[in-house]
Amino acid sequence: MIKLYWASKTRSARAIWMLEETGVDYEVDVVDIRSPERKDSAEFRRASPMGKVPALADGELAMSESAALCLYLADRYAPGQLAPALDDPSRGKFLYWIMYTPAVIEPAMAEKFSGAEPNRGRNGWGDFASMIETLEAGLDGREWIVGDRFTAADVMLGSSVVFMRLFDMLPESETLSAYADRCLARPAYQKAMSFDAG
Ligand SMILES: N[C@@H](CCC(=O)N[C@@H](CS)C(=O)NCC(=O)O)C(=O)O
Repeated sequence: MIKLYWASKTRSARAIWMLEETGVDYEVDVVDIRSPERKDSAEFRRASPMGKVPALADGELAMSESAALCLYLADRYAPGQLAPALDDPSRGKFLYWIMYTPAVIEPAMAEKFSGAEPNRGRNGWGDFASMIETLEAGLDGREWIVGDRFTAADVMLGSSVVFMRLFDMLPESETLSAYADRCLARPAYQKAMSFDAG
């Protein structure tokens, strides 16, 4: 059975959301990332050399990085549903958007939090304003980010948009706000939230 290395109120919520969307069986192994006496198991470190959650073990496979994990689960357990098939013309856009969270949204958020001076041309993530503008344009007039169905890319983007709204970082946007509401309404997302609530 898949084992998910998880900690409350972290990016692990994405992994639960994704696992629930696929409907596969899994067990959760709690990693006490906040404990000063933290002692990671060798098994966890094999999945996550940096000691970060979420991470998972699935048979021989041990891996981490939430975007990679969502992509793996979609391709392995819900191909053509939570990930467009390899020969589907929307596959390229799907890959673009699944990477948008770690490559663009999160660095842009970190920059804004830290108060660092943006440099749109130098930094790979552009800046916070162009990150939001691009995401908003991508979702304009659409229910989900790729094709006509919910995919793993929505798990990555949706969790980021909900997080930004929670932390008051989301600019006024009917498009992004409605998207966050649609994500929150999914039973699989609610399951992830109830895990966090304990
Ligand atoms: N890029 C990674 C980031 C993972 C990450 O930073 N996780 C944090 C919690 S949200 C963590 O495990 N922190 C504990 C630590 O670094 O020791 C991903 O998307 O999975």
